[in-house]
Amino acid sequence: MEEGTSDNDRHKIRNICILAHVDHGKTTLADQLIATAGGGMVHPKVAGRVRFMDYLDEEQRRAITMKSSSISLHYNHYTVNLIDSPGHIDFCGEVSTAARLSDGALLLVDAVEGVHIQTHAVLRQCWIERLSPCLVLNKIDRLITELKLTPFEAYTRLLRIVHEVNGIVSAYNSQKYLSDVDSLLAGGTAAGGEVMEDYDDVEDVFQPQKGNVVFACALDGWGFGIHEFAEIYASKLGASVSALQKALWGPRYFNPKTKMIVGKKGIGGGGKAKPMFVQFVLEPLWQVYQGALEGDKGLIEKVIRSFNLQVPARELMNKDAKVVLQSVMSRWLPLSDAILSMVVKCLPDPVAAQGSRISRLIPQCEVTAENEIDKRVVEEAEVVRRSVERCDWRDEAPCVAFVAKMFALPVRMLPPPQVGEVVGSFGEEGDGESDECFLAFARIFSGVLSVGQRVFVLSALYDPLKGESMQKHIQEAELKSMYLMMGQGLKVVKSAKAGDVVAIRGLGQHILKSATLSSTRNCWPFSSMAFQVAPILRVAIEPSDPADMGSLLKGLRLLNRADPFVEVTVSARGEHVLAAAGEVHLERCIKDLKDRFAKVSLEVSPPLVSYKETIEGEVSNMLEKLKILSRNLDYVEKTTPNGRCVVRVQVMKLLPSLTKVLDESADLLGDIVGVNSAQTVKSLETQRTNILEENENPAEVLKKRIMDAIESDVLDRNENDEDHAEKCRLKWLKLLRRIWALGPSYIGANVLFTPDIKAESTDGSVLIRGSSQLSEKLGFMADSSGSNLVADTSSNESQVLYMDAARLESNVITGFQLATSAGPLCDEPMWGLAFVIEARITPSSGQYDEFETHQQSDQYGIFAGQVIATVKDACRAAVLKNKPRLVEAMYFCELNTPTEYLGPMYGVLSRRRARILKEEMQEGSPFFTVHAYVPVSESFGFTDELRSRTSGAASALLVLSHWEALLEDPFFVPKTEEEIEEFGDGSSVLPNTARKLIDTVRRRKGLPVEEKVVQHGTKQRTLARKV
Ligand SMILES: Nc1nc2c(ncn2[C@@H]2O[C@H](COP(=O)(O)OP(=O)(O)OP(=O)(O)O)[C@@H](O)[C@H]2O)c(=O)[nH]1
Ligand SMILES: [Mg+2]
Repeated sequence: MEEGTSDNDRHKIRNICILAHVDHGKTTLADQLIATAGGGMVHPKVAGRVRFMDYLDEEQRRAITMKSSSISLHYNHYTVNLIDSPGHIDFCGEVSTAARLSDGALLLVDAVEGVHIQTHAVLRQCWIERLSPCLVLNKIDRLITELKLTPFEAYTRLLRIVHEVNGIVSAYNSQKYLSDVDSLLAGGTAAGGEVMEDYDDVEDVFQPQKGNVVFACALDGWGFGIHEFAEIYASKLGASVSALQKALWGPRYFNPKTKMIVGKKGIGGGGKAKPMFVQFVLEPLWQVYQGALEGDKGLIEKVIRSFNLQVPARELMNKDAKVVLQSVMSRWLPLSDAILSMVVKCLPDPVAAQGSRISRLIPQCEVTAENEIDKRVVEEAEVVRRSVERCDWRDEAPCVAFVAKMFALPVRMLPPPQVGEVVGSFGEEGDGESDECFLAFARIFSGVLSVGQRVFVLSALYDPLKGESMQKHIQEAELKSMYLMMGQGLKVVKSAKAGDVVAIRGLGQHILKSATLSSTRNCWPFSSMAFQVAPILRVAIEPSDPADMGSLLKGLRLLNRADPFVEVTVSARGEHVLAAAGEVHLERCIKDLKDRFAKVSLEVSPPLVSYKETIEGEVSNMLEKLKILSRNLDYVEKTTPNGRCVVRVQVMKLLPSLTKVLDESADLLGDIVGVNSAQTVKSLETQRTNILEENENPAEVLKKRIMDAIESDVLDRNENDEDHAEKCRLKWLKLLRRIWALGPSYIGANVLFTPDIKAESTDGSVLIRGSSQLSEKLGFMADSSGSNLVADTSSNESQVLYMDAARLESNVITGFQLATSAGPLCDEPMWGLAFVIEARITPSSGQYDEFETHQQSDQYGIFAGQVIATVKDACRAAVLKNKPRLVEAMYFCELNTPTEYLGPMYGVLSRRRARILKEEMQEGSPFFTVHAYVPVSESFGFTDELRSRTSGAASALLVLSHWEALLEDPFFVPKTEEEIEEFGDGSSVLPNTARKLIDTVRRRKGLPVEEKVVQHGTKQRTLARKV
């Protein structure tokens, strides 16, 4: 980075991040590495306890990491840029940032707790961003001191964790399309479960023998890989280091008589034989612990002697066993050496890494240049892409960097400006009189960036081929200063090369969350980062004093920029809505807003929960029901006010598997249909990342997913009846050719089918046929001709009518979009429904003259508008008629609790309508793991309540999982005799849950709510008298 380094120095850089489930020890590990390689920033005595990377007050107070930040370490002439990331699900956006900037990852797993849901999630992130991972099994000390396992039991436990992690990686590699929750449930591997079995044909990613696994105790600063022990024992046992390295893991045994390493069969001795890992690695460790904890100096000295350790006598005399342990262990097996040598050996340098990450970073674009200019653009963009691929660090290479997030720092924290730095008032950065300065957390992928340089800032939507129309996606900016990040501290640098990770000042005005920086306009922007979840916890915010509105707006703007994950919007009703990932995140945002960005007191609304609306119904008869409408009586009919258009709507429930596919493929659909999903779907969709392999076509991917969903359903239903299954398949194929549109926003999980064309009329009316546009785009049409032809026209009059019908098609779609975006229950979007809309128009009663049409539009508004409104009403009415149901979002919840708190934990769960999926004792520990679904609307304060009821012993992690319909009928009124007997005659029935939720939403939206203020006055009187 500094001038004067050799050209080869790129190979001496490692950019890595630490990833793990919450509390597995990432920041503690970072402390140890900083103490050794951070140039004295953390004293070894306090390492593991200061949590240097958690420098925010909130982080120290809560003892969890909330942001990712980097630090530059030096180890044996290598520079290691280390990014510590948060493990809490609320801050998973920061994990995406960390992963994008790194080339390798240290995956930490707590040896006691094992694999947890965020372990899945971060492994997935690793896989998406194509990072090379190494595994660190942390908190080995807890196996000895807390669980009191024998060395052999500890070995089986470690073996299982390694196996489990390997299983997850291989599942991602092979199946590619699984959400974290799905894979957790499918694998059934959560802490202590069985292990995935069917991946034996691929080689494990993590193998201690290969040197990419370290066993550690970050708190006390010791740790080792197999290699360390292989070296220790090589001379003692008279074996080669490499032979030992292979033998110190797995079922390998040492035969003391023959001095040979043998397999299970070779050793004999019944079940008593100990694998070498147990005998040579774990047993000495256990001895040290035993010696220290039981005050048996002899045992410790034996170990010190046999491993030839230099421990000052003064430290050995210490009364506190923990101090003795730490000083022996950290000298014997220094953690930083084990980790950093593994990083240097097993993780790639930027040159190697960028070569393999390129297809993810800048996916290859299939473009055909139409003219000379375009050709040159494409050529140059290709040159840029190649130099990113090669990590070209020469001065003359094009400059490309990616800003993964913006973060705010109080101006007083910045180092004083240096000579040569562009000094300017910080106000220039667009934030007026603010005391906050915005820095970009960036990685340089090609060329050299220098202070004072001007670069182009490209947004993710930029397309170099589209020239003028792209103005809003490209800006120019000057880099004011550049820093190396040292945790909270910043070290000024003048320039930085490809492969470096830096903080850049001067982009505050130009970048909102992330962007690509480039020295040329002719460059493809980097692909967007993948986020595990979307921000779903929304609250409305207003200043306590209306006069502070200005400050609040400014504050919100700053917050929106400073937090990569928060979303600030203005709702249709004019409220300022803040969307965060969860309660902890929200709390921090509000605090930041109050203390740093807006500095005014605020009123925060209760969370605004999103719902969806659907209908009850068996799906199996969907194919049957889809027969010609007119022969079916199950429809709703409405007529436009001018009487010219009759709309018949039929609604059915969509296959759940199909709904799921549509739900999760919103961004693919956005590409296919041509709307920008990033803007339309952001609200509450579970934005499962849809990562396409190179050269994959979104339409084909989606088509395959849809076919898979249908196929699995067909098979499920017709297990033994192949004939019938075949018939179903044919019917489905026919049906898939009739997809007219999706809604809401053209990409939702509701399908509009074109009406059956055979349903021709006899009364002279003309059907608005629609067209199977979407089926065509998805490739379901064998040939696209014929579907959309206007039937041959006999008379002039009917020709006009046919043209009218063709023109009204888009209005039918609009009506459908409006209806699906606001259902009849409480104006929430519809979900998982299939509609068939048969709209027929008749000639207007009079002649077709200008005058007539004018009069009509005066009277009822424009015909097109009438069609839209009528279609919308008819769709909503159809839903109401077909047993409407409320759909709520569900969290998947993983709870951990000691056995004695199971009771209170179940109490909390049942009060919140939770559904338990699985409960399981963790083998060899007093912990229970429980999986459950909890409705989002019931989740507020959940973790706090859980903590207080269990004295902090139970922990829970919530991940947005899926949508689920409430079975309850919101309009239930007892009718039959039995029902009246059970529930009363309706006078005393309390509103059911569904109804209560609906009413809450309606009240919030200002929709009419049917409410009796005084119910049954007479009864109340009698009651009162009785009392
Ligand atoms: N016994 C033991 N405790 C450890 C070890 N490593 C970390 N801890 C403890 O585990 C707790 C969590 O450690 P952190 O380093 O904050 O965990 P983290 O992974 O950074 O947590 P987040 O950033 O919030 O996800 C702390 O109380 C540590 O002292 C270890 O090796 N042994
Ligand atoms: Mg941490």
